[in-house]
Amino acid sequence: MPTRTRARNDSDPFEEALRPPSDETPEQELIRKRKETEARRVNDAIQEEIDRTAASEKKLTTIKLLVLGQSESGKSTLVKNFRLKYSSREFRQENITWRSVIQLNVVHSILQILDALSTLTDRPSTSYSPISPPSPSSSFSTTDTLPHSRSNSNVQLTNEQRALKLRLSPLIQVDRLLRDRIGTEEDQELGGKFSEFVVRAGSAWKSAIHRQPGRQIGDENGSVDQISHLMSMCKNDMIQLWNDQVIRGLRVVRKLRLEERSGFFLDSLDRVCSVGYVPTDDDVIKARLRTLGVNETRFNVVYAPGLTTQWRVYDVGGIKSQRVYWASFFDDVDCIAFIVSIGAFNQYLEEDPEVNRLADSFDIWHKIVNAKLLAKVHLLVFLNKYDLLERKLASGIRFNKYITSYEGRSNDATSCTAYIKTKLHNQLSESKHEVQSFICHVTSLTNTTSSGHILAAVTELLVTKALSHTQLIN
Ligand SMILES: Nc1nc2c(ncn2[C@@H]2O[C@H](COP(=O)(O)OP(=O)(O)O)[C@@H](O)[C@H]2O)c(=O)[nH]1
Ligand SMILES: [Mg+2]
Repeated sequence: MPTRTRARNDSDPFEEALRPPSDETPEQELIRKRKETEARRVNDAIQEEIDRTAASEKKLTTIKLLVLGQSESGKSTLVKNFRLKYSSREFRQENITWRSVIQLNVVHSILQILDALSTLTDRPSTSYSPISPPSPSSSFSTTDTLPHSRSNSNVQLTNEQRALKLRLSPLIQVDRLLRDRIGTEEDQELGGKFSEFVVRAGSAWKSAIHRQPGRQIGDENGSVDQISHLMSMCKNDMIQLWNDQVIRGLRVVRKLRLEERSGFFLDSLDRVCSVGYVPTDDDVIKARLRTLGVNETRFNVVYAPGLTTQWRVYDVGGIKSQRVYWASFFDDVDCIAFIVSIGAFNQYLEEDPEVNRLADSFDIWHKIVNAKLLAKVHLLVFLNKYDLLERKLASGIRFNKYITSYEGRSNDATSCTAYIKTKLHNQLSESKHEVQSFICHVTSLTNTTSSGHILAAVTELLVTKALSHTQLIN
């Protein structure tokens, strides 16, 4: 059987192709050599860039940020702002998932108004009840307790109000459907009639929504899921309920300050309850979903070409019973963002109704600045819900009524904020530990534009500190 062997004088075809032609002139040789030199230069430059990138990626710095603060202070809102700024594609891919949460926020608010109505005498009447509407300048109540003189016993619903209540009763079913869809749990600790719905931290609730598209209701013009259909059917009645002057008066008397509560969308009912509604970025930022446990969010921040920092942000539960888990993170983070809801100065903790929310924040801050494990940590403070503080003070609510140490100082947002800042600073100065740095920002985290600027400054600062620590820059 013949074997194929290469003839001794066979040359390598690759080598042959590269070999200059035997009849090459001196001019052609010169041009060829120039071309070869240029090709080598380009090749070396590419290789250098590859090496540089590989080297900087090896030195990729991780920044771990722990977000602390009482429940509803704005921790998750801060994390959402980070995602919107640095991971906007992924953030926006989830916008539609948040629709169910926003729908539940709406239904929750409406059911609270209906519940307040149900305490009134349910006798038919053709005239309006004697509750006086609030002053047009304010939707906030300046009263702290329900005035007993305005007892509900004589108040009657009109026929129209009773019919409105009836027409909105499908929302009870919508509430159940939405809770099933999102997979909310009963909160064992809060457990009040309208206590917040809660989900476990992580993305399981998002997957659950995708797995259950909901029953479709359709005709020849297409189909829509049952929840959106029912919401749109009730839309005009919800708008009527929200705008009813008498019911507005009742809300003031009952201290049902929905505007200052989490997940308030009643001023956008027309848009939010329309079929085909897709939440905007701002809607997602405003949506309220209470989580149990620790949420870890990761994103990268490109500081300069080839210089990327990896961020890990831990968002933890804020109600009192969850705070015991905070300390387990202390020795492993570079920075703590402590959120104080300054707009909640006249509110009390849901889990402990005796405790003023601002006083509670001072208490938490005291524990943070006195924790030995935090000696090496950068501290960032966000004095959040400034918009709410402004609105409440403008409506006549007095800051010193709740924070008595404020005494007779001016009742304006700038002075009150400066006072809070000084108080936090003094607590820090009294601590026996020295922290790495302390920076304080006044924020309205539901305003994505102003928050974006603040986050850019915060990121720049922390990246610079982290990188100077690793001697990548100095
Ligand atoms: N008006 C106003 N609402 C805010 C602000 N920041 C957060 N919220 C709202 O407050 C609610 C609670 O915020 P969230 O981030 O869920 O609180 P967490 O429990 O600390 O995670 C949400 O409905 C937010 O939209 C703010 O600066 N102003
Ligand atoms: Mg949260």
